[in-house]
Amino acid sequence: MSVEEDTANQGRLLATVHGPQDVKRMSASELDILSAEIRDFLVAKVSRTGGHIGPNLGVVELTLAMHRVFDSPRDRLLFDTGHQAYVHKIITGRQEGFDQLRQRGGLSGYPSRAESDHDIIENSHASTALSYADGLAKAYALRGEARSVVAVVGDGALTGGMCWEALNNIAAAGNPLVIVVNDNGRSYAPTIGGLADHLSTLRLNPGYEKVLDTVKDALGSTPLVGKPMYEVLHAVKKGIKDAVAPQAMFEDLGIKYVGPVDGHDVAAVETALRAAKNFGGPVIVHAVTRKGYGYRPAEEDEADCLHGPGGAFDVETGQLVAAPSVKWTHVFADELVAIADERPDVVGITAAMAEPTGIAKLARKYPERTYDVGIAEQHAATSAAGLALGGLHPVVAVYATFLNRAFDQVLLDVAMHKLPVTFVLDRAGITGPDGPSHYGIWDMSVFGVVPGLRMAAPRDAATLREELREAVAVDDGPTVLRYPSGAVAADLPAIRRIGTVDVLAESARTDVLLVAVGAFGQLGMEVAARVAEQGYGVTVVDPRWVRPVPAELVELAAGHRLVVTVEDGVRLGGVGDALAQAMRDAGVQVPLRDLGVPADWHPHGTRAQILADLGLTAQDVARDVTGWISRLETTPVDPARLTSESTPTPSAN
Ligand SMILES: Cc1ncc(C[n+]2csc(CCOP(=O)(O)OP(=O)(O)O)c2C)c(N)n1
Repeated sequence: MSVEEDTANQGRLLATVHGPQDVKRMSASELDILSAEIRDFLVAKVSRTGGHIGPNLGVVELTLAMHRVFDSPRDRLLFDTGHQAYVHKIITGRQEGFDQLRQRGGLSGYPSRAESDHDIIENSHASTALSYADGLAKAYALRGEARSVVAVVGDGALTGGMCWEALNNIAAAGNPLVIVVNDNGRSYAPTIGGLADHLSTLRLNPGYEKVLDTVKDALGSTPLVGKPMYEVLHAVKKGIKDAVAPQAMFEDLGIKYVGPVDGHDVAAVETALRAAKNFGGPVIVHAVTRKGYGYRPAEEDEADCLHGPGGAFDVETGQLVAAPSVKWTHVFADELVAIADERPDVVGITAAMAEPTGIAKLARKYPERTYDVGIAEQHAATSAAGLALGGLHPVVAVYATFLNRAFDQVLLDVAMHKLPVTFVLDRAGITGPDGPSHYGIWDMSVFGVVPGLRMAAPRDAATLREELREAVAVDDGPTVLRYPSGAVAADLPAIRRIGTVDVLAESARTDVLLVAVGAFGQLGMEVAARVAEQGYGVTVVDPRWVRPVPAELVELAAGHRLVVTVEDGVRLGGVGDALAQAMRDAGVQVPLRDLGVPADWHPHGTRAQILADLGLTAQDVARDVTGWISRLETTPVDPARLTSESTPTPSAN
């Protein structure tokens, strides 16, 4: 089936779907038509807003079958990661919201409890659904509520350790619970690891087609009443096992296994789900699907099956409409390869995101020095510790939001051992359309408390290159580099450097020290210009290394009447907070105001919209600064009190 070829499809059936009951009463042929209409709808809408098109095209039939067999919201349907819940949203009465998908005030790109009773968990971080399901099933058992719990988890998410911790508990508890493994062989790229190899052996087995038929026949003719389900499933299971071995892995966990089923055959999935539902214990339904199914540009996209175009794309080609720009990620990727050319000890690690983080470039040149560990950030950190113990300098590239998972590993396994591991945090700060769980706003607070950890926030391409080199030169503890998403900021040269601190602008008057963290350097310059118009002098500095707080920053603070910090991270425990503490410790009495992101859940929108909501625009900051300085009584300080130049090496705690 193909979206382009489906000319007869006018969305007629889709228009009649207002809730799960509407798909429950459809015939098999209607479901086929509805599936095609849903695919048309998804491509038409998501091509205008951007979003997770590939994963959702792959779960159309799966989701229809789930809503036909189970009774949501009484029964609980959980989607791991949540990026593949668009079809679920369509079925549960949210079609109209798709014009505003991921837009400010519009539909979330993930499940959202504010949107619907059919969403019980809000996620976006992978590998959590089975743990939620374990808890829910236990709660319903204890409360005596007869409600089914169903969790859909991708083969990519299954590489995350939490899934296996959950499976271990689910098997032991024995509560009724259905785990649908949506096996498309991909995370972004093909899924990596022993589990993935297992599953792909299963898919590639020549007997696979036969197996699908066997399962269909066996389950189709199963008398569900009168015969113990265990025997039925056991027989089916053994039948498959004879034909194809690898799924023994699931059996060995002590959880019943049904599959593999063709995930694009609604009837087959339904049959498997009904059998699983009636079993009375935990069951895995293994559904094989194709990511991007039914839409040629997605199916043929080798990189990631159009996993999640960030913006509008051309329906014919799947290519992004916006002109490509040089991104922070590209600058990092190029410089890392240049460093790796010179330093054979430098190796790269990605947690299933080689292309999005830029590690793929290193992998192409040095495949033997690049490791994709799967969706396993905690393991990535401790594995990096092992690599460092073995004499290498690992560079772990992850999105800022995902390193939160590995706090303990960074703290104890890396930092306590004083190991040289560099963590590169892409998409740091407010990111935008993916919403609060994707913002990289906690890193500076959370990792700021790690003893011996040095953290840098580059402001442009030049400082990103420079700070990456400084980071991999550190050999006695972890280093972190963090930068935002999108196009890299224009180079902003410093006037001079004091210690590690770059002075970007100064004035004859030293009224305000404006500490502009990372990509806020340009904003700092604009603020200084605006405040100068009011007759006040602003010194704009970029600390470059924000942890530990550079001593020179404290000295500079002492030479001004007011210190203002601006950062793209939570204020609590952020750079401003840390500088205030360092100033108190040094007995510096100058007042400090810290601007940043309140520790709260800020709804999705564009990065610019959210920053404007938070008052983090040049205009807002300038108004604040002018207000604060004009209310101070003290007199300007002599510029000669500013510290003079010294060496640029970052110092440890
Ligand atoms: C903890 C964490 N790390 C990384 C990601 C980024 N990520 C989003 S979806 C995805 C791949 C998921 O693959 P799979 O579960 O198989 O679902 P599919 O997209 O193939 O349907 C990754 C790595 C994430 N969401 N959470």
